[in-house]
Amino acid sequence: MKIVTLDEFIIRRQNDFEYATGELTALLRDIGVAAKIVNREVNKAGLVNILGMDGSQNASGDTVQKLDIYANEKLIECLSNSGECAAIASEELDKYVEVPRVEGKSPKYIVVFDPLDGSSNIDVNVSVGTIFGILRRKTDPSVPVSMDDFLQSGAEMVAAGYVLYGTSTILVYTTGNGVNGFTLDPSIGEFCLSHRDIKMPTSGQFYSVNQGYYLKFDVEMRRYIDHCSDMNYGLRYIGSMVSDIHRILFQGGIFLYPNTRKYPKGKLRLLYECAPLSFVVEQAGGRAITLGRNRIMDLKPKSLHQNVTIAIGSPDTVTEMEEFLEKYAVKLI
Ligand code: AHM
Repeated sequence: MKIVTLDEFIIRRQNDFEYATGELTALLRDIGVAAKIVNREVNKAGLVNILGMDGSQNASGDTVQKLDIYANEKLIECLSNSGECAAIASEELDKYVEVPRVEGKSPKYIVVFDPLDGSSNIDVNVSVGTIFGILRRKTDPSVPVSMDDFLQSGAEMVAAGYVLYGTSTILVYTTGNGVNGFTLDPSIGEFCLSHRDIKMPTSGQFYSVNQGYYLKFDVEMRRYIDHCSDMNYGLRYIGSMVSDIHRILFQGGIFLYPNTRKYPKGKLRLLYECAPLSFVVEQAGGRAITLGRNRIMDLKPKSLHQNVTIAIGSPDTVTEMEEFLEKYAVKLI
């Protein structure tokens, strides 16, 4: 069978867009390059004792960085390559930053990302991921980027995806025409098309939630979790959202991060995590809502780092959970 590389696929798909000029294509390729560089470092993470701990100097005299900071820098560097990215906002940075202009370019796009989601897993050799979303800027390319360019809903994203650094490294993305996955072949250093037009099961027997917080959840969430247990649904929770959602994409089920007493508005970020992953999941036939029962993709962020509660996964399973919210939520008189 003929191997289709990510670059080849992206270029072929450019024709899906009327008036496409290749700018989005170039951006996706920049992200693919960053993913390969981050992957190389993630794979070396277990060698910190040999190569040097975070903050220390390695054998070459370079200071060893925390991997999430490293991933952040590499993404920014790679997104500066094509000149098609005007600015970025990252979970690792307080404010958005403008990307240095490449001569002759007036970039129309901005990129939001979580460079290394679930990074606390790195120390114990468990999967982590990169999540990204691409938005068309609202302001004219001739003026500086503004906050309004970033505060757009998931429904306005033109592309989104993730990279999972797992037993193998896979890049999954959508431009609104289905979802495709590319596995990194380390022998040739290329992402190769491995999962074409991914469609998730309409329901599933897995639920993914930090059940340690059970007593901190609202009563309707506790009733739903009781139901999952009654039904013998399997509990799977890696503590790395990309990994948990990747499994659900293929095996079906639901991922939940509800409000707790510590995180009354949820822990996960709307712009960097929930909106891009909701775009991917919806394109694969799934659903993603808040526990206030609003579609995640419709939410317009009020700030860059806004948190949100989330229930995401197979459409029938999310709907089943929603019925519990409706039935058991405390109704104030
Ligand atoms: P991080 O951005 O600090 O890595 O946190 C995000 C991660 C998600 O990947 C994961 O689903 C969640 O935090 C786990 O949180 P908890 O340990 O509270 O269950």
